[in-house]
Amino acid sequence: MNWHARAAELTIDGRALINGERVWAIAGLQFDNLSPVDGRLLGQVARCDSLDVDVAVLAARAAFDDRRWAGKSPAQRKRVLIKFADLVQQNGPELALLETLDMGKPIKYSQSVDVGATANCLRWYGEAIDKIYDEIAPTPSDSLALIQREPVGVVAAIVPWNYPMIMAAWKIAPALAAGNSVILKPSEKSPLTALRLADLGLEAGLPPGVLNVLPGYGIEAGAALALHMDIDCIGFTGSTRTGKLIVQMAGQSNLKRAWTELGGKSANIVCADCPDLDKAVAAAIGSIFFNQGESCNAPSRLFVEESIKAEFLAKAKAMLPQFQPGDPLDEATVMGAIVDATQMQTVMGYIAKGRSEGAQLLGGGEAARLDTGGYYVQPTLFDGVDASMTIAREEIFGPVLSVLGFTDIEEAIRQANATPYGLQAAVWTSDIGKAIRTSRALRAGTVHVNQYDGDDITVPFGGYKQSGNGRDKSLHALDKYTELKTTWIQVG
Ligand code: TXE
Repeated sequence: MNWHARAAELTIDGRALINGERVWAIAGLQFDNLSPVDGRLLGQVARCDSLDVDVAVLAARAAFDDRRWAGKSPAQRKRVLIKFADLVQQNGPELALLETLDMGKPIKYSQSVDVGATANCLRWYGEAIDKIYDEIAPTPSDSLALIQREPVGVVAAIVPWNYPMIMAAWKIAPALAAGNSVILKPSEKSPLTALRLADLGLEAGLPPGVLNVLPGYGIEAGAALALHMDIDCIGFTGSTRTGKLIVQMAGQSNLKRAWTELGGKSANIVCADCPDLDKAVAAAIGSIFFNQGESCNAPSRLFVEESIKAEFLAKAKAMLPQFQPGDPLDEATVMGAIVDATQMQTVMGYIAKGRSEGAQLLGGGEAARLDTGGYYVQPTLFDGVDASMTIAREEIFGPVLSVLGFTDIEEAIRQANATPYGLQAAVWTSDIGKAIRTSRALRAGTVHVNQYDGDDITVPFGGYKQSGNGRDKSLHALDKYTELKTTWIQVG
């Protein structure tokens, strides 16, 4: 497909979606939506603020209270969500193109990963929701106690820019399946696919007011949602810094349930008895450079046992040319653009810190494709990283891998856990006992053994410590968007 030709024909509708209608922000403000692919202006987007939040909450509350969605049977909600998933698939090329233009990821992955995972998530929660039973408690026989799940009410979902569609789907699919009304706020850096998704949701049969989308800035629309007195629950994915604010705002307003999926600094531990060194190298390199390194679960700290480190690094270095950034609209490209100028400066700042604090640059380290007007960074590999260095401690969220050596697995585990984050980790070893002991000792929501790409909608995703609370994906995500209601009935 000629994606450049398609991009030239694309029309962008940056209006919010409230109560089933596309509308501009009440205050009339807009913001420029720029593409990191080449710096081009894609269009204007509604800059929603607290006024629009108030209107969207009224619409979402009315939709919830009259039970136009919550009152439908689970089987009816299932049909709408499955149709929604089908429409995402049918409109896949347009959604993929919007995602790539908006945040810079390669079109190859926007199509195969982002569109596919979004449709799958909607379909999976649709299919699940009419197969879940409630409970009867084992009380004495003179009474009956029903334990039932009810939708929590109005849910706000605030999502980031690294996987805009997938992050939106991880929140809205379980929330809608459970019968809630939702207000989705995409990142100001990547608002386009969330808006198109909501159009498709309406087309699939979601009643007006059940799924609303408010594009806007975090400190305006985002904070107004977090502080609102009539929102029952907030699901957030983003930085740990903003996650702390979200929890504070939830506490200072109506104590809405606040669920957070935050940053990471995941440790990937490769032992000398690793069963397949080539596979370990390919996973370490492929996973850190996938999505330009802009993944919360990227294995950004690589611990390699000293006796195999030289061989490992030689193989790793040989892979770097495969990940040179290219045109995101070229189907052969595997690494695209960094989301915007600010994020590129942040990444380049970390690379400069790595150099100045004494890490050894083995490859990359420069910006790339500057003539395009877009934002690109070479795949960057640092050896000789010390646990005290900034690049070993802070989330970079870019294509930068920090390599640390170890001789003692206990020390590697100690360092792997010496971080405020706890999202993911991995260990590579042929010794099953060591694998299990290490995975038990690693304080992370997910631990991989002899792989790093395990990923499925059926498994929970989320973190320990300052990587957040609650879990996205799997049936566990429904816990976030439901209340447990107990009904005691006197039997006599
Ligand atoms: O994230 P923010 P940013 C990390 C990553 C990245 C850094 C900054 O390290 O370099 O964060 O990215 C909304 N009240 N991650 O600034 O600010 C915002 O509009 C309410 C990791 O883009 O956390 C957007 O919709 N909402 C991460 C969302 O929060 C607010 C993904 C995320 O933006 C707000 C993204 C406020 N005061 C960044 N301020 C991951 N774990 O996947 C911002 N927002």
